[in-house]
Amino acid sequence: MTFDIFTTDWTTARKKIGGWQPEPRARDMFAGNAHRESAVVQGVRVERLCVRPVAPKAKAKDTDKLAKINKSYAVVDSKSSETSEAIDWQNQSIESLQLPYNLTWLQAAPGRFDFYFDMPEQVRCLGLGERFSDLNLRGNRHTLFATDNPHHNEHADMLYKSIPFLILAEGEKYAGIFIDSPSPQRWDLDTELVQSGKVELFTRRGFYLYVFEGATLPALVAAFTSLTGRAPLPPLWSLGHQQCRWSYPDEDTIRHLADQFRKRKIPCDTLVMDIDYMDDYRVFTHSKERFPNFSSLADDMARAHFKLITIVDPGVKKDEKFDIYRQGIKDDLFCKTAKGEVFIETVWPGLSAFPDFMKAETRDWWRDSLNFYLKNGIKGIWNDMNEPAMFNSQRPLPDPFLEMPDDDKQMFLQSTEDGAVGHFEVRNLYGFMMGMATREALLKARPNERPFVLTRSGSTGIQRHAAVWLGDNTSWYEHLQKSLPMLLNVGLSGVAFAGVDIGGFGGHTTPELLVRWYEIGVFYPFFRNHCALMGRAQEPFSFSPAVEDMVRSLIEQRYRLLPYIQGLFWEHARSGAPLMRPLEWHYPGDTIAAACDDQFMFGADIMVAPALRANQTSRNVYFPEGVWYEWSSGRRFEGKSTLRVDCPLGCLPAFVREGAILPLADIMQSTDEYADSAITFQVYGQNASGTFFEDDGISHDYKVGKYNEWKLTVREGKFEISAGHNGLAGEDKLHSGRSLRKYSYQSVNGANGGVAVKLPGA
Ligand code: MIG
Repeated sequence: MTFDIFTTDWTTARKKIGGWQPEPRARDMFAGNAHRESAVVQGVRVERLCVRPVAPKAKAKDTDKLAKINKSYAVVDSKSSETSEAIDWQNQSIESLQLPYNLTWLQAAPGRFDFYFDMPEQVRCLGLGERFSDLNLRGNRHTLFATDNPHHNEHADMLYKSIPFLILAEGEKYAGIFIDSPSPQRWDLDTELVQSGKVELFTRRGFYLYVFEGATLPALVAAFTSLTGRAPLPPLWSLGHQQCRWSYPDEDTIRHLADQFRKRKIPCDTLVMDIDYMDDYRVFTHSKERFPNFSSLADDMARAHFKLITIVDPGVKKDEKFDIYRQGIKDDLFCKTAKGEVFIETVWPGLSAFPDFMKAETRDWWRDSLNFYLKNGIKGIWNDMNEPAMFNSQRPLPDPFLEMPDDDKQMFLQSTEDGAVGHFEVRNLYGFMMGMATREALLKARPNERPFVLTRSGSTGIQRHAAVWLGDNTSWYEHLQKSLPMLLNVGLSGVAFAGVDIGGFGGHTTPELLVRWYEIGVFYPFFRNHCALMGRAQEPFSFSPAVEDMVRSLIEQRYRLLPYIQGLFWEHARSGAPLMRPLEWHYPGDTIAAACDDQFMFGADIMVAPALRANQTSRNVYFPEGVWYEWSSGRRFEGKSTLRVDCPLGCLPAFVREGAILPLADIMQSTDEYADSAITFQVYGQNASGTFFEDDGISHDYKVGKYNEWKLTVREGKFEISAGHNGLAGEDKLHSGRSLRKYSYQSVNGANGGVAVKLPGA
């Protein structure tokens, strides 16, 4: 129950201050169908329960209005998916069902299901999507209901994304619970310290429950993402540096910015345009005063090797003279109240209508309208405010929220394939469906280019449609620190292509904080500097030359790491593995590693142990088993030890595992230079191995085998290269007819500096 000193009615409040009583379990009122299947997915046994309550006795006029929602939007249809395997679900008897941790469920009210499970003391909790939390989520309550909440602090509960996949970690075993329903859920992970977990699922419909038996962490995530999908390879340019600000007000500023990056030799691939490029915040328009040459801007920028991304919010300005609004009204594409009126609320454009993305016609219309950007050369689309956020309904759920209200009492209705449903039941899908339409727009307009979509809201499986960022953080060291556990849990929930605003969005960054943020940001899969209107500028050249030098050098290292990063995305596409991983991913059973969330693994070979406080000059670093080399100095550390390590400002806080071979590119100003960059295989140790993935970085051709995967080995100091996959042989596509790439290797200690490598068959 919220306790707000400004509005609390003290008489009621006093009544609430009683001793703690165990809450009795509700009586099960379920009547309906429950069906059980099981399968082995990526080697992990999974139980699936399909639960459908009998439709409440609908009033005669409502019979065709009440949709059941049989469809899962989260789980991919294995028949139509490129990434997931066909899964063989076997019918099982429901009577003999016994789930791990004694998981049980019941229907507590017509609009609520409760789930209970045991949480022995030693169990840790991971995953659950985007949570403002340490890595271990235990001891807190987690409400999953898409909310524009810019206050990221310990009270933050509802945030932008909703991914109801919880990992229960115990020793080397990782079990999973996935409640597949877009409806709001409240997960209580033993807040009362009674060793039990509870979930309330607020729905008048049914749900699918998936329970994954204990497995290794990589196997569990592989199984979960086999069901819910993986991100296909992103365009290479989207992995470079992205520069954003709310907002660059006019095209002169954009051109000036591009100039600055190139003159100062700070690598950058993308400039991002926030809401002020529009004409009075009308979506699919541009300001004629401030962006008079909108149609040639992207071309000019392309000549300077920049891509442009524009923000696109869902709210459509209520304006009879605005063709998009008129079309939406005419074709019945907006969300409508139970009374049949178009729902109107305030967002940036003023009074606005909200597209009903649950409807296929709306998605088609949106997809086609997005051509406005694509025909003007815009390369990527950034979806914001898609919870959907509304200025006067920040927290639309009734409080207290004990069960899902009837459909017609839920703000407005949305139209699914199965009929109308109350908005709250499907609100968590709003950003997901918008992302789906947006991705389709890019694919349709540019069939042979990998799309780039960025979204703030999203739900299970969003990685199939878009990259994500974690919304409005602040320029605080606390938020720098929190970005580690938050992104780790997002990654374990299937969403690998993620990042937070580098430098912090709200507040004013300091030069030192910005540098520290870039030291970690180099390893965010999504690498973008962004800040709010009210904050001080934080482009890399907004501070002293000393700061600029440090930031430049960090961004340069991001570009050097691109071949390794591409390899990690390739790994994600095939196994669901995130790029940022908790230490325990690679060091299972190591209890110190499991307790550590101020360090992380970036792939199997790099460990990041950053400075997270102001004026920090050194920190304790835990080195798991093995031998480690400091990225910047080559200094050697023996593993299974915690050591005090210096963290000078501006140095990449990374350590490489002995036995690794990292493929590195040369420094470049943008990924347009990537295909010509020499590749150095940096060898760590006398016996080492690695891989190097290369393709054209832009098309879908890798899906039909047009890529190379080189296997690199060093045995007793002798370097060998062989083709794991050689799909570009005889093609010059990679190099667009230009000079052929040079390959060489060198050892970390400087021996064998730059020995040229001849590729097999070259
Ligand atoms: O109400 O478009 O999270 O990245 O710069 C604020 C302006 C709306 C919130 C996003 C932020 C973006 C800002 N938006």
